[in-house]
Amino acid sequence: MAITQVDLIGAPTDVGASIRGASMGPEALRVASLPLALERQGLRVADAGNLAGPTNPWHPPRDGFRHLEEVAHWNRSVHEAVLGSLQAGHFPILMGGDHCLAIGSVSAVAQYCRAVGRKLVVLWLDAHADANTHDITPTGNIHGMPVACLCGQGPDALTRLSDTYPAVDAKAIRQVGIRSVDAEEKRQLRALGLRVFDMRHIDENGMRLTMEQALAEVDADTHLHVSFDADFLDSVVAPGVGTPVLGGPTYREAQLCMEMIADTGQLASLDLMELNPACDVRNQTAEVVVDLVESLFGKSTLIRK
Ligand code: Z70
Ligand code: MN
Ligand code: MN
Ligand code: MN
Repeated sequence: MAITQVDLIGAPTDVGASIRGASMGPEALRVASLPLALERQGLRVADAGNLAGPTNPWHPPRDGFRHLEEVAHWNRSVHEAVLGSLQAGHFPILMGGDHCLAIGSVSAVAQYCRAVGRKLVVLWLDAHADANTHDITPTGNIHGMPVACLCGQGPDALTRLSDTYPAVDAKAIRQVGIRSVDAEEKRQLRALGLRVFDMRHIDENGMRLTMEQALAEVDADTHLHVSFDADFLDSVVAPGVGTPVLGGPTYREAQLCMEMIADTGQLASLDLMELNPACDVRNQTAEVVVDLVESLFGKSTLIRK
C-alpha cells in the first residue's frame, strides 16, 4: 500500500515513568532530522506539532499506579490523534514520550483495523515486556503496563479507550528484544499467551530467523504496527533512554530487523518511544533512531536491489 502522507504527532510527556526526560523526545527526533529522513525516502511529511496535556506532578504511586489520571488524559489525546490520522488515510508516527502512550496509539490502530476489516499485527520492540499490572508492578510506573492494558488487564481509564474490550487480541502482539522482565510479570506473559522473542531466542536463532518468525503471519491484508521503545537497542548503541539495558540488538541486528519489516511492505503505523535526551550524549540516540527509521521506510544498502 502506497503511503500518501506521514503525520508526525508529538506527545511530550514522561508521566508514565519515574525517570524524567522522555518528554523531550519529540523535539530530539525533530532536531535529528526525522522529517528530512522520511522525505529522503520519498514520503510526504506533515508535522502536526505536539499534543498538549497535564504536566508531570511528580507524585509517588497510589494504589499501584503513578499518575493514573495524567496518563489517562494523555492517552485519550493520543488515541484521538492517531485515529484521526488513520481515518484521513495517513500514516501516523507517534513521537513519545514514555511508552505508556502506546495504550492510546495501539488501541486506536486496533479500532481502525476493525472498522476497515484489516488484520492487525503489532510488533513490540523493547528490552522490557511492559506487561505489569497494579498488583504486581515493582514501581507503579505505567510505562511498564501498556501491553497488559491493551490486553484488557488494567483500570477502565486505560483499558476502555476504544470501542471494544480488550482493545487488542494478545495473539496479535509479538515482542522482540525482551531481556528485562519482573518475576511476577513473567507469569503474566504466560497467562496472556503473548508471543515473546526474547534475547535468548535471538542469540540462539539470529535476528533473521527471529524476524521471519515474528512476521510469519503478515500478509497482504495486514496492518503492521511497530511500537519501538528506544531501549530495545543495546545500551552501548542507545544510551539516551531512561532505563538502558545491556545485551540488546547491535546496530547491525537492529538494521536487519528494520529492513525485514520494510520488506513486508505492510507497515502502516509507528510509535517512537522512550527517547530520553536528558540521558543522551549529543543527541546520538535520536540520530540512531532516525537512521533506523529510514531503514524502516525502505532505505537499503543492498547492492542487488
Ligand atoms: C519495570 C517496571 C519499564 C521502561 C518499561 C520496568 C518498566 N518492569 N522501563 N519501560 N523504560 O517498572 O514495571
Ligand atoms: Mn490526505
Ligand atoms: Mn517499553
Ligand atoms: Mn523498555
